[in-house]
Amino acid sequence: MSKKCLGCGNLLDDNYDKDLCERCFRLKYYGEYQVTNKSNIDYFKILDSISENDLVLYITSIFNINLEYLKKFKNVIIVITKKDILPKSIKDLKIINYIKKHYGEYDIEVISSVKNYNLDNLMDKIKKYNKNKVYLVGNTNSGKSTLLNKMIINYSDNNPSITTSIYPSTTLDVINVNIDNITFIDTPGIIDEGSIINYIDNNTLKVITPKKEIKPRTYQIKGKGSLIIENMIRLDYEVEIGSMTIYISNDVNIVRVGFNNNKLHELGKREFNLEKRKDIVITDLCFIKLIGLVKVQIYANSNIKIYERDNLI
Ligand SMILES: Nc1nc2c(ncn2[C@@H]2O[C@H](COP(=O)(O)OP(=O)(O)OP(=O)(O)O)[C@@H](O)[C@H]2O)c(=O)[nH]1
Ligand SMILES: [Mg+2]
Repeated sequence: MSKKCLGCGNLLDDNYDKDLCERCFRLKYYGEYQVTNKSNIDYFKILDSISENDLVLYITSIFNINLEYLKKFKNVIIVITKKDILPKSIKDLKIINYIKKHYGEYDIEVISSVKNYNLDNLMDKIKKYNKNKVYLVGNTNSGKSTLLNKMIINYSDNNPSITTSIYPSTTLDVINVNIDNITFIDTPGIIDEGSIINYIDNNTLKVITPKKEIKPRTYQIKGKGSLIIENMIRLDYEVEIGSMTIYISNDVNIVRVGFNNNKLHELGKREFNLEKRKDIVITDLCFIKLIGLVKVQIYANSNIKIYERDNLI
């Protein structure tokens, strides 16, 4: 059998004598990122090979809930990761009820791999399915490999070796790991073309990636006003009276400017007429909880997916 990189699952040349490929090595030790030429076409072939006898852990970040391909799989546990970046006051049950209401009666676990939160509960749930193969599936950056590394630490005698990073498409092919007689299979993340991470440079990616608990920023809003987010997104609002709470990395810069200030008006424009208690999601950047009947115009790179949903929290 051909040798695979322990970090990303990519095939290695037969005469290559190290465990990590060049790309993983540079990423792990120098933080240098190399774009990959693999794509969703390759990744979907892997997802299509998952059978009805397998269990799927459908992993999604709490920060960017995306369960687009849930229906492809028969046995699923929805795993909501990165709980640690939302304020502690937000209860798991709130998130679980939201998922059940919008996606149906699934097994759901809210976890944080970084804080080792609820991983024992997740492992108990997995064992109840009594399956030989358990796939970790979900969008790129949702935290699949970080979770599997943590499970290796918690539940096996081996050392974690899967490469993880803030950059998209870190894992490039399947990686099999044996824990407690179950084969866990890490997969490359699905790329969301609408994610802001496809349209920013690496330094900006570092700024917008939340590293610790987010301190939500609340703005009391009245009449017309505008916000500029990290000099790349403009949000104009019009409301009789209301409030706007932004869940975004603490490092992101937000400034209020006058409604008449023309800055960033040249970007693609999206319009929303929001009813009460809606969120606006700017994919992989933030979600904004709006209260009041608000008219919002958002200006951003037109490739970025921006949408409304019911209030998550
Ligand atoms: N705060 C926090 N960050 C996390 C958690 N889990 C993963 N991350 C971070 O999320 C980023 C992506 O993690 P990965 O494990 O590489 O994500 P992935 O789903 O394997 O990504 P691909 O291999 O590209 O599909 C990394 O910067 C991780 O440190 C978590 O529980 N909390
Ligand atoms: Mg990965």
